[in-house]
Amino acid sequence: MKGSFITVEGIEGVGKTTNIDFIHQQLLSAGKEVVLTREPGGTPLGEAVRGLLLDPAYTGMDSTCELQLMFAARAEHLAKVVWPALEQGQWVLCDRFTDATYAYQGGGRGIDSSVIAKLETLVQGDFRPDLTLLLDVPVEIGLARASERGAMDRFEQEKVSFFERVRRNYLEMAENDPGRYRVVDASLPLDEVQKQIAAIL
Ligand code: Z5A
Repeated sequence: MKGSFITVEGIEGVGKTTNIDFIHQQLLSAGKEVVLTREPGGTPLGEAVRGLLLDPAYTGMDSTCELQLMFAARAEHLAKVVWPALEQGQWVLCDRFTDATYAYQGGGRGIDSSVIAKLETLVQGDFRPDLTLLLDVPVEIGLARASERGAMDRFEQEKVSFFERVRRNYLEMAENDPGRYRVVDASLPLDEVQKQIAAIL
């Protein structure tokens, strides 16, 4: 593909939304044509699936149902948004991607990574991000930042231990694939975080 695919990952409240705007601006300033998108979501169908996934009305959703909804939304997103943009030479900046599935449905919910890998192959083949920025903070900082925003979605209602497992899983993935991952210390003041991101970009 002609364009580059950049994903941003991290636990709840780590500052993805805040920093994605900054990354977007950096890429635009460098003259890149950028598609900014997110998962789950990014298409009308994907956003509808996101509504189901985040709705606290479905607390207790079966984990394999959750897993398949993530990949269903992803299949549509890749086919309708991500791959066409990359083919045209645009850069795609995505708030979460399949690493979130390994971290949340794998690390968090306990689904075996070999099961996730099978769905990954079915939906993506060998397609992977060119660069993944993992924004990392201790769980208590992420949850404290997120709690300032009011109503909590279905994931935000999980216990601290769930987010500890998610964070550990992310850090393990980053350690195992240093070529693709860059870990950013997102516990620092925002201007320090953005200095790290700018240096990586
Ligand atoms: N999910 C999944 O399970 N499996 C999958 O495959 C995928 C996703 C793709 C929705 O994701 C849920 O989907 C997610 C995982 C699951 N649930 N959880 N948890 P999401 O990305 O849309 O939602 P989120 O993780 O809940 O993101 P968020 O809550 O919007 O957090 P954020 O974007 O990382 O943080 P933020 O809104 O930019 O910042 C939070 C606050 O902190 C805000 O007030 C900022 O001003 C402040 N902030 C940010 N940076 C700083 C610094 N450096 N210092 C001080 N304050 C800061």
